[in-house]
Amino acid sequence: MSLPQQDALLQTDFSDLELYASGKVRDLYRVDNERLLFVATDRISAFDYVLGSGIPNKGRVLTQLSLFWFDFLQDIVANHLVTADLDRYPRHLRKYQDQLRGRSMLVVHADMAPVECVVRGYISGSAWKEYQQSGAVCGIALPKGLRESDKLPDPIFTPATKASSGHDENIPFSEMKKIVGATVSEQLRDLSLRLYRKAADYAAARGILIADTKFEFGCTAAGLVLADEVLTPDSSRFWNAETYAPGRGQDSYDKQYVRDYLEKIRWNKQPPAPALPPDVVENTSAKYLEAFRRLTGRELQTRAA
Ligand code: PZK
Repeated sequence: MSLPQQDALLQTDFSDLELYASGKVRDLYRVDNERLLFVATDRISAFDYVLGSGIPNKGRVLTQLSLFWFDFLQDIVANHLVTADLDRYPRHLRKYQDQLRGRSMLVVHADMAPVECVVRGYISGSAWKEYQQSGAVCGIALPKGLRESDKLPDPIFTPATKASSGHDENIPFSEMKKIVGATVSEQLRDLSLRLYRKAADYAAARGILIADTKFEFGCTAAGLVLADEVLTPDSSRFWNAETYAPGRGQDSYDKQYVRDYLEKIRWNKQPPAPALPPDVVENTSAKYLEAFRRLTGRELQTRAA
């Protein structure tokens, strides 16, 4: 006996909820003054655009992976999760349960720190570019002779701000202090490094290298919390430890089939972004599921229990 494959969810549709924020792949709704509803759709972005096809189960993987990490990391810092159990959501949300199940979280409304707390264990992306130009990243001097994707001697904290372009802009720690103050900056840096070390050590033992990741923190009545999604393939660079080789860029654990396809069809990277053929969609969905299984040892919840 096999159940039919469920379709990808591209759009949420909650007509009596106020949309609080919407990202390329996630939607955030206001529930009441204290709580927000965080929903991960199956949208996927590549080269800065949301593609024309969704990836079945992607939103569930990102949500359930975040839930795993919130639990795994709660000895280091509290988090914004209230519950992901639909039976404990406010009753008026029950009519949306088919859109919410497995891919949503009720979270505490926090006063968010306006800085992205990025930790890097390997040199890649914008950090590799900065290093080649200056030998430093966010004002942190690094050893000479590093190759692209090399493991750093120790993980580094490289904060960033959302620039008006929509792209993140790396800033020196001294700049972060001007924005949120020295005490909070030091607290967020120390927490971020501890979170990264614990998660990256765990993941490496399961064959996944977390090259870098972005944390977001906020302040609630109960104090500082880790917010947003955590240590997902969308907020991090995941690499396969088995194929890792410094000296070049690494394949993305999750989006490689997508990037390879977009390069193959020579998309000019201008909108509209193309749809993906069924085999690319299926292979990509399988990679997200594989990352989830490797990291959590759990099965993904895909339907009513
Ligand atoms: C919050 N984002 C980013 C996430 C989006 C945008 N607990 C919270 N309290 C207040 N604000 C936020 C959170 C969280 N998490 C997160 N922006 C605001 C974001 C998802 C979808 F459109």
